[in-house]
Amino acid sequence: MYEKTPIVTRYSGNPILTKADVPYPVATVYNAGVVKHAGRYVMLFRSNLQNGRSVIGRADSDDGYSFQAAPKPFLVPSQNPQFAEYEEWGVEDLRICPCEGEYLLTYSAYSRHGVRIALARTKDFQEVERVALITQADMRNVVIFPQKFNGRYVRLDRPHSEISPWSTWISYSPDLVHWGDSKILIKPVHYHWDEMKVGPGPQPIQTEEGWLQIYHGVYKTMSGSVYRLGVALHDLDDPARLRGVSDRWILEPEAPWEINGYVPNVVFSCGVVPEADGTIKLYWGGADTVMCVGTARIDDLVQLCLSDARPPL
Ligand code: M1P
Repeated sequence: MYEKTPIVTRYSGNPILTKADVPYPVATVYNAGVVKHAGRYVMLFRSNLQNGRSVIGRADSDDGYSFQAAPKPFLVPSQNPQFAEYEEWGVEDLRICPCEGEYLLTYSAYSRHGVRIALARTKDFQEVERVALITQADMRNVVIFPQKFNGRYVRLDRPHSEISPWSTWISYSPDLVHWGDSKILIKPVHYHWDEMKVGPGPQPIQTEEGWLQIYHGVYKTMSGSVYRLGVALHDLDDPARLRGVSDRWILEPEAPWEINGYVPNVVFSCGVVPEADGTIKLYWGGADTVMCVGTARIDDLVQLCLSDARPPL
Protein backbone atom coordinates (compact mmCIF):
# COMPACT_ATOMS: atom_id res chain seq x y z
CA MET A 1 0.00 0.00 0.00
CA TYR A 2 2.83 2.41 0.68
CA GLU A 3 5.21 1.54 -2.19
CA LYS A 4 7.06 4.53 -3.68
CA THR A 5 7.10 3.53 -7.38
CA PRO A 6 5.17 6.16 -9.31
CA ILE A 7 2.06 4.73 -10.96
CA VAL A 8 2.36 7.19 -13.84
CA THR A 9 5.79 7.47 -15.45
CA ARG A 10 6.45 10.90 -16.86
CA TYR A 11 7.95 11.10 -20.36
CA SER A 12 11.49 12.46 -20.16
CA GLY A 13 10.83 14.84 -23.07
CA ASN A 14 8.02 16.77 -21.32
CA PRO A 15 6.56 19.23 -22.03
CA ILE A 16 5.60 17.81 -25.43
CA LEU A 17 3.74 20.85 -26.80
CA THR A 18 4.03 24.51 -25.83
CA LYS A 19 2.97 27.87 -27.25
CA ALA A 20 6.31 28.04 -29.08
CA ASP A 21 5.18 25.07 -31.22
CA VAL A 22 1.97 26.75 -32.37
CA PRO A 23 2.17 28.76 -35.62
CA TYR A 24 -0.44 31.37 -34.55
CA PRO A 25 -0.21 33.66 -31.49
CA VAL A 26 -1.33 31.91 -28.29
CA ALA A 27 -0.45 32.26 -24.61
CA THR A 28 -0.99 28.62 -23.58
CA VAL A 29 -1.36 25.02 -24.84
CA TYR A 30 -3.16 22.60 -22.49
CA ASN A 31 -6.03 20.28 -21.53
CA ALA A 32 -6.07 18.36 -24.82
CA GLY A 33 -8.30 15.52 -25.94
CA VAL A 34 -6.21 12.86 -27.70
CA VAL A 35 -7.15 9.82 -29.78
CA LYS A 36 -5.46 7.36 -32.14
CA HIS A 37 -7.11 7.76 -35.53
CA ALA A 38 -6.01 5.88 -38.66
CA GLY A 39 -2.75 4.90 -36.95
CA ARG A 40 -1.82 8.46 -35.92
CA TYR A 41 -2.36 10.40 -32.71
CA VAL A 42 -4.65 13.41 -33.02
CA MET A 43 -4.47 15.99 -30.24
CA LEU A 44 -7.09 18.75 -29.87
CA PHE A 45 -5.66 21.24 -27.39
CA ARG A 46 -6.94 24.36 -25.67
CA SER A 47 -5.11 27.64 -26.12
CA ASN A 48 -5.78 31.03 -24.60
CA LEU A 49 -5.50 33.68 -27.26
CA GLN A 50 -3.85 36.94 -26.32
CA ASN A 51 -7.26 38.33 -25.33
CA GLY A 52 -7.53 35.56 -22.73
CA ARG A 53 -10.31 33.65 -24.51
CA SER A 54 -9.86 30.06 -25.64
CA VAL A 55 -9.88 28.21 -28.95
CA ILE A 56 -9.10 24.58 -29.79
CA GLY A 57 -5.99 23.77 -31.84
CA ARG A 58 -4.91 20.54 -33.50
CA ALA A 59 -1.59 18.68 -33.45
CA ASP A 60 -0.68 15.30 -35.00
CA SER A 61 1.91 12.67 -34.16
CA ASP A 62 3.17 9.29 -35.34
CA ASP A 63 4.41 8.13 -31.93
CA GLY A 64 2.23 9.96 -29.37
CA TYR A 65 5.18 12.00 -28.09
CA SER A 66 6.33 14.26 -30.90
CA PHE A 67 3.47 16.45 -32.15
CA GLN A 68 3.23 18.89 -35.05
CA ALA A 69 0.68 21.69 -34.61
CA ALA A 70 -1.60 22.62 -37.52
CA PRO A 71 -1.30 26.13 -38.99
CA LYS A 72 -4.83 27.19 -37.91
CA PRO A 73 -7.15 26.47 -34.95
CA PHE A 74 -9.39 23.41 -35.29
CA LEU A 75 -12.45 24.85 -33.51
CA VAL A 76 -13.28 28.48 -32.75
CA PRO A 77 -16.50 30.04 -31.37
CA SER A 78 -19.33 29.36 -33.78
CA GLN A 79 -20.97 31.96 -36.03
CA ASN A 80 -24.09 29.80 -36.32
CA PRO A 81 -26.86 31.58 -34.32
CA GLN A 82 -27.82 28.28 -32.62
CA PHE A 83 -24.38 28.18 -30.93
CA ALA A 84 -22.87 31.66 -31.28
CA GLU A 85 -24.64 33.21 -28.30
CA TYR A 86 -23.26 30.50 -26.01
CA GLU A 87 -19.70 30.25 -27.41
CA GLU A 88 -19.05 33.98 -27.49
CA TRP A 89 -16.36 33.87 -24.78
CA GLY A 90 -14.54 30.80 -26.03
CA VAL A 91 -14.39 27.03 -26.36
CA GLU A 92 -12.40 24.96 -23.85
CA ASP A 93 -11.26 21.54 -22.60
CA LEU A 94 -12.40 19.31 -25.47
CA ARG A 95 -12.76 15.55 -24.93
CA ILE A 96 -12.76 13.06 -27.83
CA CYS A 97 -15.12 10.11 -27.29
CA PRO A 98 -14.90 7.35 -29.94
CA CYS A 99 -18.45 5.97 -30.30
CA GLU A 100 -20.16 3.89 -33.00
CA GLY A 101 -17.60 4.59 -35.73
CA GLU A 102 -17.30 8.33 -35.16
CA TYR A 103 -15.82 10.73 -32.64
CA LEU A 104 -18.05 12.69 -30.29
CA LEU A 105 -16.41 15.94 -29.23
CA THR A 106 -17.61 17.52 -25.98
CA TYR A 107 -16.31 20.93 -24.99
CA SER A 108 -17.07 23.83 -22.66
CA ALA A 109 -18.84 26.75 -24.32
CA TYR A 110 -18.40 30.03 -22.44
CA SER A 111 -20.60 33.10 -22.69
CA ARG A 112 -22.17 35.87 -20.63
CA HIS A 113 -24.83 33.27 -19.72
CA GLY A 114 -22.35 30.91 -18.03
CA VAL A 115 -20.59 27.73 -19.13
CA ARG A 116 -22.42 24.98 -21.00
CA ILE A 117 -21.31 21.84 -22.82
CA ALA A 118 -21.58 21.62 -26.59
CA LEU A 119 -21.43 18.41 -28.61
CA ALA A 120 -19.90 18.11 -32.09
CA ARG A 121 -19.12 15.04 -34.16
CA THR A 122 -16.53 14.07 -36.76
CA LYS A 123 -15.47 10.93 -38.56
CA ASP A 124 -12.13 12.15 -39.90
CA PHE A 125 -11.17 15.38 -38.06
CA GLN A 126 -11.70 17.23 -41.36
CA GLU A 127 -15.48 17.72 -41.41
CA VAL A 128 -16.86 18.72 -38.00
CA GLU A 129 -20.59 19.04 -37.37
CA ARG A 130 -21.94 20.76 -34.27
CA VAL A 131 -24.83 18.72 -32.91
CA ALA A 132 -26.33 20.57 -29.93
CA LEU A 133 -25.73 22.32 -26.65
CA ILE A 134 -26.33 19.40 -24.33
CA THR A 135 -26.44 21.09 -20.91
CA GLN A 136 -27.72 24.25 -19.35
CA ALA A 137 -25.35 26.49 -17.38
CA ASP A 138 -23.34 25.79 -15.29
CA MET A 139 -21.64 22.56 -16.29
CA ARG A 140 -18.10 21.53 -17.29
CA ASN A 141 -16.16 18.30 -17.83
CA VAL A 142 -18.53 16.06 -19.83
CA VAL A 143 -17.38 12.72 -21.30
CA ILE A 144 -19.53 10.23 -23.19
CA PHE A 145 -18.98 6.46 -22.84
CA PRO A 146 -17.86 4.72 -26.06
CA GLN A 147 -20.97 2.51 -26.27
CA LYS A 148 -24.68 2.55 -25.47
CA PHE A 149 -26.07 0.81 -22.39
CA ASN A 150 -29.59 -0.67 -22.73
CA GLY A 151 -30.10 1.46 -25.84
CA ARG A 152 -29.04 4.74 -24.24
CA TYR A 153 -25.95 6.91 -24.43
CA VAL A 154 -24.33 7.56 -21.07
CA ARG A 155 -22.19 10.46 -19.96
CA LEU A 156 -20.38 11.67 -16.87
CA ASP A 157 -20.85 15.34 -16.08
CA ARG A 158 -19.97 17.91 -13.45
CA PRO A 159 -22.55 20.56 -12.54
CA HIS A 160 -21.65 23.51 -10.31
CA SER A 161 -23.45 23.93 -7.03
CA GLU A 162 -23.32 26.48 -4.23
CA ILE A 163 -24.87 24.00 -1.81
CA SER A 164 -22.79 20.86 -2.34
CA PRO A 165 -19.12 20.52 -3.37
CA TRP A 166 -18.82 20.11 -7.14
CA SER A 167 -19.32 16.40 -7.87
CA THR A 168 -19.42 13.91 -10.75
CA TRP A 169 -22.86 12.88 -11.98
CA ILE A 170 -24.12 10.40 -14.59
CA SER A 171 -26.84 11.16 -17.18
CA TYR A 172 -28.55 9.24 -20.00
CA SER A 173 -29.83 10.03 -23.48
CA PRO A 174 -31.72 8.22 -26.26
CA ASP A 175 -30.34 10.48 -29.00
CA LEU A 176 -27.26 12.41 -27.71
CA VAL A 177 -29.33 15.62 -27.59
CA HIS A 178 -31.79 15.13 -24.73
CA TRP A 179 -30.24 14.05 -21.43
CA GLY A 180 -31.75 13.10 -18.10
CA ASP A 181 -32.20 10.51 -15.33
CA SER A 182 -29.21 12.24 -13.72
CA LYS A 183 -27.72 10.79 -10.56
CA ILE A 184 -24.76 11.76 -8.37
CA LEU A 185 -21.82 9.30 -8.46
CA ILE A 186 -18.63 10.70 -6.90
CA LYS A 187 -18.44 13.46 -4.32
CA PRO A 188 -15.35 15.17 -2.90
CA VAL A 189 -14.30 13.72 0.44
CA HIS A 190 -13.85 16.12 3.35
CA TYR A 191 -10.22 16.71 4.42
CA HIS A 192 -8.94 14.65 1.47
CA TRP A 193 -6.89 15.50 -1.65
CA ASP A 194 -10.09 16.00 -3.67
CA GLU A 195 -12.13 17.77 -0.98
CA MET A 196 -12.97 20.93 -2.95
CA LYS A 197 -14.24 19.44 -6.25
CA VAL A 198 -13.94 16.49 -8.59
CA GLY A 199 -14.57 16.26 -12.32
CA PRO A 200 -14.37 13.61 -15.05
CA GLY A 201 -11.22 13.59 -17.19
CA PRO A 202 -10.84 11.80 -20.54
CA GLN A 203 -13.28 9.26 -22.06
CA PRO A 204 -13.58 6.11 -19.88
CA ILE A 205 -11.46 3.10 -20.92
CA GLN A 206 -12.94 -0.39 -21.14
CA THR A 207 -11.03 -3.03 -19.13
CA GLU A 208 -11.90 -6.60 -18.14
CA GLU A 209 -12.77 -5.38 -14.65
CA GLY A 210 -14.85 -2.36 -15.63
CA TRP A 211 -14.69 1.14 -17.11
CA LEU A 212 -11.64 2.99 -15.88
CA GLN A 213 -12.21 6.69 -15.36
CA ILE A 214 -9.42 9.17 -14.73
CA TYR A 215 -10.66 12.27 -12.93
CA HIS A 216 -9.29 15.43 -11.39
CA GLY A 217 -9.65 16.37 -7.76
CA VAL A 218 -8.98 19.77 -6.25
CA TYR A 219 -7.65 20.70 -2.82
CA LYS A 220 -7.78 24.27 -1.56
CA THR A 221 -4.70 25.50 0.33
CA MET A 222 -3.77 28.86 1.86
CA SER A 223 -1.84 29.64 -1.33
CA GLY A 224 -4.33 28.49 -3.95
CA SER A 225 -5.80 25.25 -5.24
CA VAL A 226 -3.90 22.08 -6.19
CA TYR A 227 -5.23 19.96 -9.08
CA ARG A 228 -4.34 16.24 -9.02
CA LEU A 229 -5.54 13.16 -10.92
CA GLY A 230 -7.28 10.10 -9.49
CA VAL A 231 -8.98 6.94 -10.79
CA ALA A 232 -12.38 5.26 -10.45
CA LEU A 233 -13.74 1.97 -11.79
CA HIS A 234 -17.33 1.68 -13.06
CA ASP A 235 -19.19 -1.61 -13.57
CA LEU A 236 -18.94 -2.88 -17.16
CA ASP A 237 -22.70 -3.30 -17.67
CA ASP A 238 -23.96 -0.54 -15.41
CA PRO A 239 -21.62 2.47 -15.24
CA ALA A 240 -23.78 4.01 -12.52
CA ARG A 241 -22.41 1.31 -10.21
CA LEU A 242 -18.93 2.12 -8.91
CA ARG A 243 -16.62 -0.80 -8.16
CA GLY A 244 -14.06 1.46 -6.50
CA VAL A 245 -12.66 4.98 -6.29
CA SER A 246 -8.99 5.03 -5.39
CA ASP A 247 -8.20 6.71 -2.10
CA ARG A 248 -4.87 7.93 -3.50
CA TRP A 249 -4.13 10.26 -6.38
CA ILE A 250 -2.14 8.92 -9.34
CA LEU A 251 -0.49 12.17 -10.40
CA GLU A 252 0.21 15.50 -8.73
CA PRO A 253 2.04 18.65 -9.86
CA GLU A 254 5.78 17.97 -9.52
CA ALA A 255 7.59 19.12 -12.66
CA PRO A 256 8.52 22.83 -12.83
CA TRP A 257 6.01 23.39 -15.70
CA GLU A 258 3.24 21.81 -13.57
CA ILE A 259 4.04 23.91 -10.51
CA ASN A 260 4.51 27.26 -12.26
CA GLY A 261 2.53 28.73 -15.13
CA TYR A 262 -0.71 30.45 -16.10
CA VAL A 263 -2.43 28.66 -13.16
CA PRO A 264 0.14 27.15 -10.74
CA ASN A 265 -0.04 23.62 -9.31
CA VAL A 266 -2.29 22.01 -11.89
CA VAL A 267 -2.27 18.65 -13.66
CA PHE A 268 -5.53 18.32 -15.63
CA SER A 269 -6.33 15.57 -18.14
CA CYS A 270 -8.80 15.46 -21.04
CA GLY A 271 -6.95 12.81 -23.09
CA VAL A 272 -5.85 9.18 -22.80
CA VAL A 273 -4.89 6.56 -25.39
CA PRO A 274 -5.06 2.86 -24.44
CA GLU A 275 -2.31 0.87 -26.18
CA ALA A 276 -2.29 -2.80 -27.27
CA ASP A 277 0.37 -3.70 -24.67
CA GLY A 278 -1.88 -2.98 -21.68
CA THR A 279 -0.53 0.51 -21.03
CA ILE A 280 -2.05 3.92 -21.52
CA LYS A 281 -0.57 7.14 -22.72
CA LEU A 282 -2.00 9.73 -20.37
CA TYR A 283 -1.96 13.36 -21.52
CA TRP A 284 -2.32 16.30 -19.17
CA GLY A 285 -2.04 20.04 -19.12
CA GLY A 286 0.70 21.39 -16.82
CA ALA A 287 -0.20 24.58 -14.90
CA ASP A 288 -2.74 25.48 -17.64
CA THR A 289 0.28 26.30 -19.82
CA VAL A 290 1.84 23.26 -21.58
CA MET A 291 1.02 19.68 -22.63
CA CYS A 292 2.67 16.66 -20.99
CA VAL A 293 2.45 12.89 -21.40
CA GLY A 294 3.19 9.84 -19.26
CA THR A 295 2.51 6.12 -19.27
CA ALA A 296 0.83 3.77 -16.82
CA ARG A 297 -0.25 0.13 -16.75
CA ILE A 298 -4.02 -0.31 -16.95
CA ASP A 299 -3.87 -3.24 -14.49
CA ASP A 300 -2.12 -1.09 -11.88
CA LEU A 301 -4.79 1.60 -12.13
CA VAL A 302 -7.60 -0.95 -11.91
CA GLN A 303 -5.99 -2.61 -8.88
CA LEU A 304 -5.64 0.76 -7.17
CA CYS A 305 -9.41 1.29 -7.49
CA LEU A 306 -10.19 -2.18 -6.14
CA SER A 307 -7.60 -2.52 -3.38
CA ASP A 308 -7.43 0.93 -1.83
CA ALA A 309 -10.88 2.46 -2.26
CA ARG A 310 -12.57 5.37 -0.53
CA PRO A 311 -16.36 5.86 -0.36
CA PRO A 312 -17.64 7.43 -3.61
CA LEU A 313 -20.14 9.69 -1.83
O1 M1P B 1 -7.23 26.00 -13.68
C1 M1P B 1 -7.43 24.65 -13.43
C2 M1P B 1 -8.68 24.14 -14.18
O2 M1P B 1 -9.82 24.88 -13.73
C3 M1P B 1 -11.07 24.48 -14.29
O3 M1P B 1 -11.29 23.15 -13.90
P1 M1P B 1 -12.65 22.71 -13.15
O4 M1P B 1 -13.69 22.69 -14.19
O5 M1P B 1 -12.47 21.36 -12.60
O6 M1P B 1 -12.91 23.69 -12.10
C4 M1P B 1 -11.04 24.58 -15.81
O7 M1P B 1 -11.02 25.95 -16.15
C5 M1P B 1 -9.82 23.88 -16.38
O8 M1P B 1 -9.72 24.20 -17.75
C6 M1P B 1 -8.53 24.34 -15.69
O9 M1P B 1 -7.44 23.54 -16.13
